[in-house]
Amino acid sequence: MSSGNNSYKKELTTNAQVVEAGTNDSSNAGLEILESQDSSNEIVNQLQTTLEKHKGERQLIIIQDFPDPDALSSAWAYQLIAAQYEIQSDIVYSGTLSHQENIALVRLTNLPAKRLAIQNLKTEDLSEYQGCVLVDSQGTNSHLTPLIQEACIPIVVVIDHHSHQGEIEAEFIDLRTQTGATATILTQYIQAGLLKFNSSNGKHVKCATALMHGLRSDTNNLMQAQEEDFLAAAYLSRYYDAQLLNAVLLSARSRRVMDVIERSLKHRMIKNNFSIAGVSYLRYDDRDAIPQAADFLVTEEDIHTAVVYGIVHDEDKEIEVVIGSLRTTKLTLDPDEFIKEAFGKNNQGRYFGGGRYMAGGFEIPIGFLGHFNDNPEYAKLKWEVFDMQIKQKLLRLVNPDDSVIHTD
Ligand SMILES: [Mn+2]
Repeated sequence: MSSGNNSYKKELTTNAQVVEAGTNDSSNAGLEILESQDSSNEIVNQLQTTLEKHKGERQLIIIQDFPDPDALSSAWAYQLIAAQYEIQSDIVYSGTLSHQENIALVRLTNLPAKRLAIQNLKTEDLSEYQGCVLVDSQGTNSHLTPLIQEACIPIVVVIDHHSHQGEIEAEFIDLRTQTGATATILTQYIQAGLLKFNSSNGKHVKCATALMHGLRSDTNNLMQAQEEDFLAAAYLSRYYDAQLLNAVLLSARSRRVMDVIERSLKHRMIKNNFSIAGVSYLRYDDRDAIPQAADFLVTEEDIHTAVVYGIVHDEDKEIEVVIGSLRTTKLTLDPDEFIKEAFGKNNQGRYFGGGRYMAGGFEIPIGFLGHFNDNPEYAKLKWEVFDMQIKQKLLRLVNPDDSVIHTD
């Protein structure tokens, strides 16, 4: 795997222009700040123009299938901003809220996100929407994206901080791969005046609290935050409710999540400072136990990167899919590059996964083999095949000299 210098290049991309935000050379630091202020004003103006153009319309805000706090809070902030322009919108996801903190966040703040199950979805349900918005996503982590395309609903706005996941077409694109959280970008829009936060407005206080949570959780409690993330957090500190945030953070892990973490500990394989663990089958609702297990494994001494994966099955819908998470503390390891290199692309040329700074994920459909089978022998055999195949793909990068698993 190569880790070229340009993988950490500062990028601020819109569909109209590519603005390079300069180097870290201290001699032009002042100039750099001015330049980045100019380009962020430019972006805010562009968004404003886009919103004005779509006044009175109805939009669908799509977030990843298993939404995280950054996606949830950013989508909410967008919804409140869009309402200023008489754009009504609905925040939707097709999977489930799985992490205990996300469930608490949505309940405690009344965050208006709705589950839109693909099986129950008819094209006419989508006909009331004139446009769709992708927040903290480029559409690759949602099963709703193909349906939107089928229904010919144009993508109006994309706001994200993940690495490029391939071509996207939209009227407005704000893709900042160096920004710690999408919540930072939305906070900057609010700070620039697209929405006037008011600390006596309960909804604003809750949204600010959600954004603070999103920002913190995507930057490892601000430890990986950049200057702009700190500035956004400082702005939010005027409005957010610290007690409410504390209540969200205190939500306890379920017993089943603890079990998955235990399995990851038991089955981890350590090689060249990587910790790799397959956790076998887990229920759809516990999917978020995978990133939590990866968060935990990466805390072990002498480990810089953890990868945890398992087969997630949904008994009702007979769906099975391999889902994995990567966490790293190694600055020179780009999770996006690593995952794309390890697993490659599907038949449609889409990568099985990707990432952002210090974290990544993948999702591999298992197609014909993907039906849950009650026979324990069969289930065990199937898991072993996937486990071995994934390990082999990962070891090719972790330990290039000895990557082939011998089966004899
Ligand atoms: Mn994010």
